[in-house]
Amino acid sequence: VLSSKVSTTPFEGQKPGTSGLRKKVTEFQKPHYTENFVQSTLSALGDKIDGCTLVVGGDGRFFTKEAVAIIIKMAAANGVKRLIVGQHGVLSTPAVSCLIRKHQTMGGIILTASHNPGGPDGDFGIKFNCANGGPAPEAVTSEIYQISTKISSYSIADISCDIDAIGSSSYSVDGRLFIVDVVDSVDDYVHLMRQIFDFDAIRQLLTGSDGNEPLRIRVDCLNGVTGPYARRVFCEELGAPADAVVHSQPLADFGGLHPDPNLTYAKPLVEAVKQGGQGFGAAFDGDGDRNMIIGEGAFFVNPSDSLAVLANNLDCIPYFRRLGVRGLARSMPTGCALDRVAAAKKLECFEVPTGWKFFGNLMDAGRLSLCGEESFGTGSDHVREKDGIWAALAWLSVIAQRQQSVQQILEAHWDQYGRNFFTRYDYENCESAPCEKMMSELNQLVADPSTVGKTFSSGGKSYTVSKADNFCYTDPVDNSVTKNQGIRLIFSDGSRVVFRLSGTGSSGATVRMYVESYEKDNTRMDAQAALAPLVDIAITVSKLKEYTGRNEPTVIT
Ligand code: VG1
Ligand code: CO
Repeated sequence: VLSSKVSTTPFEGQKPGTSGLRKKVTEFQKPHYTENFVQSTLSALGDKIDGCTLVVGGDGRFFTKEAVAIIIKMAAANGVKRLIVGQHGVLSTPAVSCLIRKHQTMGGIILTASHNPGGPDGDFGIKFNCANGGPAPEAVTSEIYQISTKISSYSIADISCDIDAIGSSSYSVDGRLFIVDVVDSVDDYVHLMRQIFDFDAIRQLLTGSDGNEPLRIRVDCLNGVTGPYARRVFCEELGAPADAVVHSQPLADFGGLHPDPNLTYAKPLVEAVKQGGQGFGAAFDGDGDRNMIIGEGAFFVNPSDSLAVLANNLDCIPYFRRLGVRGLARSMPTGCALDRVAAAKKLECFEVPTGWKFFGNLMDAGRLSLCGEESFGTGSDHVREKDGIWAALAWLSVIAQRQQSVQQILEAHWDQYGRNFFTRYDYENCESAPCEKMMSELNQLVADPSTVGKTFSSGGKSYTVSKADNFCYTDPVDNSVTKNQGIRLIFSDGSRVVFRLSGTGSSGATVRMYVESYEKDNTRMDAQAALAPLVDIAITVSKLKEYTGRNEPTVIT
């Protein structure tokens, strides 16, 4: 087969956001749209593309197979030697990261819009991960974007490959050997999990083979990519009954579910656990990197607390017993419960911008073992992505070792460290212009020296600003600087209010408001009640209702 060059013209806005390029499916279906972005991604690799291997797979949403077919044709024409493709084009985001690392490939292309709705009217996305298995850093994504603004042609070869059957196919393209290896989507990932966790101990917990009451669990895959992984891990390997894993068939439109594991979109899990009496519930997002954990009675584990609890209990997991714990990290808006554990354990603790790409450098430098985000992302240096199934297994490891319920574990944690109450308000899909205006006003507020020292009051509580800024991150490993990562108002008692615009939406603007306050003693309060005064202050100071035109947020976490 000989490759050919196809003329094209640039599309506006092929700018990767927090986690790759995410747009409406209909956008990707426009003639040349997907090809342009794939070419920009491959071109950004420069000479490194010649003879390299890449991993390809995604969350199985609508348009996945079409995109995989395009990537195969274009990788062949661009000098890639070998593609490792998940069967049916399906690989969870952490599984891609696992394969990149295991096979030491040049990187991988992940086809996902994560938790955004799928189907013909939903979203699609393309993300490039580098050789370390992690999302491409800013330098690479901006290179991709620059190329996309000037692109005039792309290279493509007329080959096709059956990605439904596991096996290897070889082609001769422009006289070069090109190989597509279709692999089982689950095998390598499960192998990795077995090396990290004590599967025997978790099996005992779930089956009661130690003579104790078995822990009944419910795992909701929300029709996203994790179904096959969850069935294999929790049912086949760990002995949970088949009906413990639900919505486990990856569907192109997620069966109409919104595969976002939070209290709003994963409500069916919450209701089921309330009624079913399971002692543990977990849900994952479309591409399998997010997790929500709940306990008996649907006791909610806030992701910021989840991270801190795991950090406090890493010795329950063989991987960390073996390798030790090198450091901890959270994204800036994530609640600061982790910092208290880090201080107690004398571990280095990093605060990075939102998005997983910033953790990778620290892990590669051997300074970070466990990290997470308030957005239901938890993970470790076993891969370079957050990892939903891993998080559920980590929690089960802690439960197995401590022989306590989820709620008991949380309450013991609060008793030891106090509680960082945390909530996030999302105002999804607002009009962009007024939201930008709100952010620029907030920018002025934090830039104004007189803001520090101001006192705000509500509901009988007063908070005095001790620091105000727009978060700027200097990577301690390569000294790269990332500006404009969120407006912060930090108060004298350590309470915080943070505002950001989302970088993962496909249309309009989504405002995220994060509110946090710390209590040493009053730790059993309802989080929303505890935070009500500060939430009120945050909404007033930002004029959020005026700018978004919304009285209530779309989602409260
Ligand atoms: C959101 C979350 C962020 C997460 C990102 C990707 O980004 O806030 O914490 O890393 O999604 O997660 P933003 O820019 O919309 O706030 V995923 O599971 O969508 O890959
Ligand atoms: Co995701």
